[in-house]
Amino acid sequence: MATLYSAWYCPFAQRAWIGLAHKKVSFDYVETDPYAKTVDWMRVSRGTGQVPVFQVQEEGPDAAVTVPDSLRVLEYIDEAFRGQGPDLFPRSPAARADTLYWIDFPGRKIIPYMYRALKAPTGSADGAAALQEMEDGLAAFSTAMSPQGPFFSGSDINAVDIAFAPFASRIAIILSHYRTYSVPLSGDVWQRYAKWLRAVQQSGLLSGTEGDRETYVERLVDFYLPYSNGGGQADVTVAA
Ligand SMILES: N[C@@H](CCC(=O)N[C@@H](CS)C(=O)NCC(=O)O)C(=O)O
Repeated sequence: MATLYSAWYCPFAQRAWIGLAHKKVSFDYVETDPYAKTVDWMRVSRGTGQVPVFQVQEEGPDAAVTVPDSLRVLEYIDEAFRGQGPDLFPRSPAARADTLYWIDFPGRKIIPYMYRALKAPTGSADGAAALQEMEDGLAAFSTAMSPQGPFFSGSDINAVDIAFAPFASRIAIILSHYRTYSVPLSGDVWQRYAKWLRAVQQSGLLSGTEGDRETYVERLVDFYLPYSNGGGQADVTVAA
């Protein structure tokens, strides 16, 4: 029996959810308020207090495990459910190391600036600088994509696509709503990014974890309202 502790709005939890869906792993979804630091939650999350947490409770040696952290969940399920559904990571050590580099990349070069751009006052110098940093990160990410694609590493979705998709979705929904920002479209780099985003959207992986699209967009916009006013939870500004 497997359980995903998740929060509907959390892009990190959505990574784990998408990975599990893509690998066709069955699990119980448990909606959790990670900010309510109950004794039970702190125990389940192994002291992290953060979603996602993926837990496997099987009999037998080496079978039961609790995995906090979205990227560690992707690594774990790829190993634990190898042969079930598509691989998330390549097997060759060099290609795997490269994939690990690129799943970490948004956490260093894109995500922190995305939150900073949302929290900085509209039209402020800090907001503009954050958007520029974020765009530089997006351009580097896009430049590293396989030229043919449509996915990051070629014709198949892998962990890099899954790790970034929830954030690409929030840039499109939230930054356009609150900061009238949209990712540039002209030039090869941005055409490649648009092709990637289209392919990810058409894959159904995002929509499969969002429920009804219109309601989801509305709920997400409401959820990020405090962030757009400089508030919201501080923790999500940290790198993945
Ligand atoms: N590095 C973590 C970040 C997870 C994270 O920030 N989750 C947020 C919700 S989006 C959370 O649970 N916050 C509760 C807290 O930090 O108190 C991951 O990749 O899983």
